[in-house]
Amino acid sequence: MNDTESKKTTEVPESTGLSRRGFLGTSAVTGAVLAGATAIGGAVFTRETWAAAAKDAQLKTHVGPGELDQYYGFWSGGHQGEVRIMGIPSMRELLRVPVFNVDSATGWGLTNESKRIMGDSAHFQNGDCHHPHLSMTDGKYDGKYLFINDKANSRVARIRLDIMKCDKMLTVPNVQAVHGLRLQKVPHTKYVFANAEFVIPHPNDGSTFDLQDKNSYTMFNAIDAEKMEMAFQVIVDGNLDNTDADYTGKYAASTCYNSEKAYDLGGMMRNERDWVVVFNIPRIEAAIKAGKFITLDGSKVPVVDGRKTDGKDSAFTRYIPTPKNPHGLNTSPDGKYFIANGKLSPTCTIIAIAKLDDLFDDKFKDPRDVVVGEPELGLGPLHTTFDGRGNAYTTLFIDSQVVKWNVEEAIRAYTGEKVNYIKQKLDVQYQPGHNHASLTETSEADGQWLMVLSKFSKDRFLPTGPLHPENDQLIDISGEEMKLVHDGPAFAEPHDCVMARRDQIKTKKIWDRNDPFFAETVAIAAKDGIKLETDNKVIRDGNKVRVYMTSMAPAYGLPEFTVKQGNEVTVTITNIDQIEDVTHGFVMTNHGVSMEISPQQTSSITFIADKAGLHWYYCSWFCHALHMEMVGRMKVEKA
Ligand code: CUK
Ligand code: CUA
Ligand code: CA
Repeated sequence: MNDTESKKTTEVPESTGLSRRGFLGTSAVTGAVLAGATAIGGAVFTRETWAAAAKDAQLKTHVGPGELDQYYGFWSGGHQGEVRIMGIPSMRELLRVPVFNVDSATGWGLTNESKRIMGDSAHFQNGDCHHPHLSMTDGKYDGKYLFINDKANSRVARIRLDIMKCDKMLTVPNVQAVHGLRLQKVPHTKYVFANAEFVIPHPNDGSTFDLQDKNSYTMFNAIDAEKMEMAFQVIVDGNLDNTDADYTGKYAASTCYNSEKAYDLGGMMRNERDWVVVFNIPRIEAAIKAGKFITLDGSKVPVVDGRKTDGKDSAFTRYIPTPKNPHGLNTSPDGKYFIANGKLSPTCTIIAIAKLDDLFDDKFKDPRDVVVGEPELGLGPLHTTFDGRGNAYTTLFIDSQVVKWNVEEAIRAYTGEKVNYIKQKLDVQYQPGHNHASLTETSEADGQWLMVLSKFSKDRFLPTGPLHPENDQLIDISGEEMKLVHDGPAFAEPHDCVMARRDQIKTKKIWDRNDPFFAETVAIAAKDGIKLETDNKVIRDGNKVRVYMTSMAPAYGLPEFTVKQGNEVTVTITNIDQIEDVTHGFVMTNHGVSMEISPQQTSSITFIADKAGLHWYYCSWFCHALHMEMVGRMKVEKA
């Protein structure tokens, strides 16, 4: 895609500047007495204000039937456990990629292929993902992978962007609750950095619950992105929340909100300052190469100690005091700053990355000497994102606002200069967590769109009972002023999202027969002497029965097969259709069996044929005019 193409296709007239909260705040009473005013969910609107806001939003975000969006959006599905693919700016949901959940449409968590990928954690049916991030080369998206954390079961997963399927999953050993996750940006994504949030005793054998003990700690984790194996772990003081990496490949930084190592609210809020901990990656790598590491509790992962000893820093880390219970940690796209978001402090703390070499060489008296700005922004700053034009956008959870501010001006203000670094405050609906500007975490931040993921939707949508959707709001930041253009209800709970230009993602239209995704299934078939693309055959192996068949619209290769009651049955289906979008399914009724078989894919699923009788199987993805007729029968003979 060239430059002109990537620009927004629609020119938009000046917005009315209408904000619902502003309207309510100033005009609710006058609004109510206006002729034709309507009350919805307690809010009052006139026909005119509705129409103006709707028209503006439509023009900015409208992508007509058959037209394609400019950006891919990748959304965390929160504690729903999946990743969602969106089109931006239309906010159309394109696809869902099951990861830590069980999905009956694709058979994720049910098929043998998905269970192999989930590995030792395949028995978990839940996850809690927060941070989806795309792999990079030279600080730009390279279209290879998306990585995502699972806080609930301490895992990290990888999605292959060419097929939009999870292909690797790893449980991080000896930690609890993998939360903050970011990727090395430069020279390429060699490491996935993952923060384990909770302090636990080591060994965690039930002998102590004392968090103050020196053997109670949490760890910063680096995962080899290509192999999806643990690379190293770093023991830290306090706990770990969010993280990000720099544009030299040398440093990663994480926020800590529980420097107190407390177990209750009062305790975790005791200190006026917690900190940002900075990790020196080359020093950690050198120590591990030299064999200067330990291992823990039966795992083989190299561990180095990044804690202070008697107030003295380790070689690997520096702790920069930061007010108060800081949350988000964001690297500016010019590579100059780490920005920590103060949460319980109305400030963001700007750390100059260029000063970190000197900090590690102990050239400063005070680690705070690397702080070059601490702008006051508003109540509850959680996350900051950037437009590539020197401006930052910070969510204010308590104020229910996004504040746009200028980074260099905030730095000048810190030196005492009188400068108003705050450019605009925009009401959002309501209580925003993450925000994310297009390409913001790459060197190509393009300042087009800003997503604000609001935690509460309250009155913004038709009521849905006690459980409300979240509200993902799309804001146009291409001009001087932020303009809200779209509300998008979202289900539990996209903490975070990323956007990539559409030319940065290249997907396959049909599967490659040699794809590693189902290679093990192909190998098992080969041992049975089966050629998957042509053979329709039942292999009996004691109590195990392996049923091989093809599928081609609108028929399975086997219209029926027979097994004995109690047999463990594995059905392996190869979709020999070559036509894009002709996906078949396989459902064995009353057996909890369902899976997707897309063109040229092989999928397999194993179940116990525990009920004697006749059992229909059918195709679950609409594939043909005779899709309903795409069926077969399993005969189960009495044992
Ligand atoms: S966290 Cu949820 S709003 Cu898990 Cu990135 Cu900040
Ligand atoms: Cu095959 Cu529907
Ligand atoms: Ca604290």
